[in-house]
Amino acid sequence: MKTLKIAIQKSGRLNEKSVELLKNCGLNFENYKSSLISPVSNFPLEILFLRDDDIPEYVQDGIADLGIVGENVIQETEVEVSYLQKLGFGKCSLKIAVPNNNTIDDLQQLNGRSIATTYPVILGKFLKEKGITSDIRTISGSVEISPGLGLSDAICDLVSTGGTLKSNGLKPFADVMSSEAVLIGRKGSENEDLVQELIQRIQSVLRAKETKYVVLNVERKNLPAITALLPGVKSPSVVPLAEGDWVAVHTVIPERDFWDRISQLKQAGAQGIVVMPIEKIIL
Ligand code: PRT
Ligand code: ZN
Repeated sequence: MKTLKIAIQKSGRLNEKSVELLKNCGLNFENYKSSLISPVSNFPLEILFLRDDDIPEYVQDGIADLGIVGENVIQETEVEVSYLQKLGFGKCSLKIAVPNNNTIDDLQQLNGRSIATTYPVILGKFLKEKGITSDIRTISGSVEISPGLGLSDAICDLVSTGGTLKSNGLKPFADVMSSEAVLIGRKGSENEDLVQELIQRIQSVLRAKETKYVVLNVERKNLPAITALLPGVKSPSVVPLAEGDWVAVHTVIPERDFWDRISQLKQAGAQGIVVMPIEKIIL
């Protein structure tokens, strides 16, 4: 049987979460900072540790079957790969920002101005779509200091908390794209069965992260009110308690509206609520 290869970032913002995701899929491997390849002992897979910028091309060219990389890098490198799964980490947006004291308040005012960026391809397409002609200055890093040094009128860079813009006296002005880490692959991979198996494992881990397992106690007369608050669950498990007319309800609740849902359940008579993380959900 062929051994699959998955390329992940060697070090940087996506490394830790990529390793954690693969470990949560039950894959056993060593994460030595010095090695470029790590074999997985319990799945026909090798992990390649690379600079993130090289990952899309390695996947396109078939050196790796799969890769984990930010959407921004894929768009910038303009490679032919398939998006297999959004992974929910490494979230950020590519934004144009201008100095706080700048009066630019309309995209058209960027006409004829200079914009420093490490994303000339994405920015170029964005400006073209808007019919704007700016002078794109491609630099390799520390984009945020360029207006202060008089190198450009504006910048286009990734933003997550916004702290870097703020501490450099810049304000976000326009959103160019939003990005997160994604699993990429190639059409017509020779080992589609293994690829699918790995995608299913990844999806079961992601699904579990989005939900919590909840056990609560409720008087039987309040059970209809409780189940009405649990849409999406076909039929929660209801277990009679040893004493009185009480039951335990076992269910799953989506993480995104967790606290709202819990307070509604309490108002409807739920008591002794126990919440547990879920490791995997296999459909
Ligand atoms: O060495 P290698 O080439 O592999 O890594 P790298 O230095 O090119 O990339 P790295 O590790 O910095 O980022 C990897 C990926 O993380 C990016 O391609 C994005 O998809 C994603 N990501 C998420 C970010 C950010 N958030 C982010 N905030 N990448 C960079 N930043 C930088 C941004 O460029 C700016 O300098 O963080 C600063 C802004 O952050 P805030 O929080 O102050 O807004
Ligand atoms: Zn990089």
